[in-house]
Amino acid sequence: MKVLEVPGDHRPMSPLTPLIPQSSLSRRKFLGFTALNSAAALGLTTISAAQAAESAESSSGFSPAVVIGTGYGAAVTALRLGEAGIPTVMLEMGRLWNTAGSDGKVFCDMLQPDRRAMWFKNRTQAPLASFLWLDLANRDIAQYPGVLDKVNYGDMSVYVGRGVGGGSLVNGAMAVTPKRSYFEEILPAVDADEMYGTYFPRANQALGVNNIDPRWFETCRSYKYARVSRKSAARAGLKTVFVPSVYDFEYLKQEEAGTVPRSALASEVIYGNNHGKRSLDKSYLAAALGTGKVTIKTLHQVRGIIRQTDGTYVLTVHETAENGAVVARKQLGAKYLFLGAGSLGSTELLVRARETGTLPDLNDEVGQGWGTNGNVMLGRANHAWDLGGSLQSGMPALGIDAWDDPVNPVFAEVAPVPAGIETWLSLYLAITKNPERGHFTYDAASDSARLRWTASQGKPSIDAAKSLFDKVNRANRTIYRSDLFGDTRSFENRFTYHPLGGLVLGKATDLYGRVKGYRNLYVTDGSLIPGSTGVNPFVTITALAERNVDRVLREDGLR
Ligand code: FAE
Repeated sequence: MKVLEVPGDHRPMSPLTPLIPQSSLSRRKFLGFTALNSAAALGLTTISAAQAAESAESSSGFSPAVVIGTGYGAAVTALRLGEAGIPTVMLEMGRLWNTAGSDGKVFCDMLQPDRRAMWFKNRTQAPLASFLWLDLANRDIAQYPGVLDKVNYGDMSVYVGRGVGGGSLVNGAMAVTPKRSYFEEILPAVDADEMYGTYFPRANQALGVNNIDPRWFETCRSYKYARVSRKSAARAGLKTVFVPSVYDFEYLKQEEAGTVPRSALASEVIYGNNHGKRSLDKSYLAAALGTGKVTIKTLHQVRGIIRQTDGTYVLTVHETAENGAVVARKQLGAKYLFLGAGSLGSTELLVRARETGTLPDLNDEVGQGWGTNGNVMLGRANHAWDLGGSLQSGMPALGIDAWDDPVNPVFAEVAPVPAGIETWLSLYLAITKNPERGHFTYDAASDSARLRWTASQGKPSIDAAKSLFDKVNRANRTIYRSDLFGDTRSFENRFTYHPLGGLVLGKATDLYGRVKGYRNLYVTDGSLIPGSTGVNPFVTITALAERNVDRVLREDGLR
């Protein structure tokens, strides 16, 4: 079976060893981990490895550079700014996930979710809404700044991570470099030689991407479900591929052997992983803090951006308590401002700024070109002689690669059902090439951006997934499951894990993320990508951010 290539040099690593082997970077990460741990131990909302006197934000409330958010694009940017010696403040609306609760764990699992699971909700909202039409996965919870948010916009809901590390805290760790031909199709103005020669390898290495041991895969218990899906795909003449991951597969082996505490094998995914996962706080953000130039402020939500007559920016920031109450309204100045609040967050900030007149020169492309990466979820019923097993790794390791299909390109992740019992279910998250795009408008009453996306725009995603999985069902004499999504539908396209676009590269910004109409204002996250990557997106977001900040540091005279 083909292994998807991870560009660049990447070696197996244990979870807590530094991810990039150069000694100066190892030292930086060590300093960064120390800063994260002491902030957690002391309950601080300001995280910094620097002495107070050197901290990035001076008493005047001004920082040379501010990065909004702590997800992939933001983390890359902060590391590179810090390495260049530029004092940088990161503002993150979520909390730091580094302190154990009363059960001794930082995160809760999917089977017994508690308030840590979700961002200010009264009940969890798991993607599998039902099982045998019963709502078994969800629990009533207390409102809290939990790690997973589901932002609901009528016909479309978007899952996002909240906290230091953004989506890296909750995602399935699948680290996939897109096919070059499709990358060239979606971003034709970006030099693909440079991306595939320099920036994808750099991103994969810094993220700590690793591959599964194919021999272990064939015999382990925890991927029986994936082997069953592979067999049924093969019967339909379809190709499967291993997918690289930022979950440490060596740790996973030890989980199955029972020699280390379980995480991926203990139903931990989407509400965080207590072990094994190289989330950004273990990679880029630790290294960024370790430069001594980067400070992270948690529970700080940016609400507004104003440009001063001297060309600097002033941010309105709400500091919140864990009960959601605003405890302080602050203003923070910056010369260079980087938006890394994700497709929803960054787009909302600029749509609001344009419509309320604080950044009136933003162009009409701000808020356009948003897509779901063609996400559709579906399940097939397994035969009694082909069951997936009760022990399923929460970290996917296999995909059906039918992207070369000329009519209905699909890359379908073989998703786990980590229910701890036999569910007779094969689950998939299909990524399809849906050409439909949504856009954001400003709603003055709620002072928020609203996504305009209709149910009919999701139809091409279902059509493509159906064409592929009809073949699988025919070849295996199996049927779709219609008990999983809260009603009797077999395909769920009313949510996405992969929001992309809103501030598209070359349209709302120039070809390096510089916002059109404003100097020293940059976008650095998934909002740059025009709605689709054809694979799970965080490697693309990371590599593009590496490319853009490289250019900005060379050309824009940052000091
Ligand atoms: P993101 O990681 O979303 O970070 C944005 C950060 O900004 C967050 O921490 C926000 O809390 C913060 N923020 C937002 N607004 C504000 C504000 N106004 N003020 C201050 N802070 C703010 O951005 N992708 C893959 O490639 N592989 C996978 O296996 C995968 N699985 C996923 C599973 C789930 C359940 C989910 C939800 C997503 C998954 N993704 C996966 C998607 C991936 O996590 C996502 O594309 C990236 O995290 C997006 O990165 P950004 O840098 O755009």
